[in-house]
Amino acid sequence: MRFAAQQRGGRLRLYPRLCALFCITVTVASACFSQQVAVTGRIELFRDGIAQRQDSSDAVVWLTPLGDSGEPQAVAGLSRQQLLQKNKNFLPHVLVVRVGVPVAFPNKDPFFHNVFSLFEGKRFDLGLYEAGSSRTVVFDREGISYILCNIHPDMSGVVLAVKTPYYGTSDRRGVIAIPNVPFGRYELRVWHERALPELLDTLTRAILISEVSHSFGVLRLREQRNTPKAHKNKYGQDYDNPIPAVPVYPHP
Ligand SMILES: [Cu+2]
Repeated sequence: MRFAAQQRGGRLRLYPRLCALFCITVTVASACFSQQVAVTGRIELFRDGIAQRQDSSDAVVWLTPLGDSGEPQAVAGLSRQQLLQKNKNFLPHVLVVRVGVPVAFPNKDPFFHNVFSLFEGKRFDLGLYEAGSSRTVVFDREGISYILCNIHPDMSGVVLAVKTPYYGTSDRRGVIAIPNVPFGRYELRVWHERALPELLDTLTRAILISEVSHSFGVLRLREQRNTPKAHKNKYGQDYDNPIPAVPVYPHP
């Protein structure tokens, strides 16, 4: 009897300890999953020493895990993205994707487009395709692809393929927010279409993201070229002059 009572007493003392252990385990596990933050910062564009405050959009900052910061989630299962052709524009003008993610190129204009990218990054030629149809490209390697149209010389877009899910694009004020970044060490890189690659390389740096450190501050970028840059068509020739020398309908 005494032995049975001791056993029951032992079990009773054990239950609170098990409960406490369970609670600690759950707390630690949930803390591990919640150890991520939105990383924020801002870019400032300068041209000839003067701040360009009207539009600081389409700068990209991305964070690649370093060392033991862990591998980002696999690409499989990520939904496809798209670059619209609308009103003779590529929308958005700058699209950032994970390497391996399919990108659709739907033509939402009531006329043909002829989309290609041959000069840098992923090389492809979607050919002539009609209103309402679409093509898909998988950006299977890291880099910058300039997207052009062989019919409309003013159309240009950019697809930036990166190996990490932690990236953000600036709004018109230059503000960037990268959501759900786990604590750890990262390589920070920045890109803007009007900044030269040599300057952008100098801004690459290591950054530690933690509960008390989740801002990359202000990155100052010097604009040294215009958008879009002059380019040839996909045959390496000049575009035909879209304005005929002789009016089609002469004035009466
Ligand atoms: Cu076009």
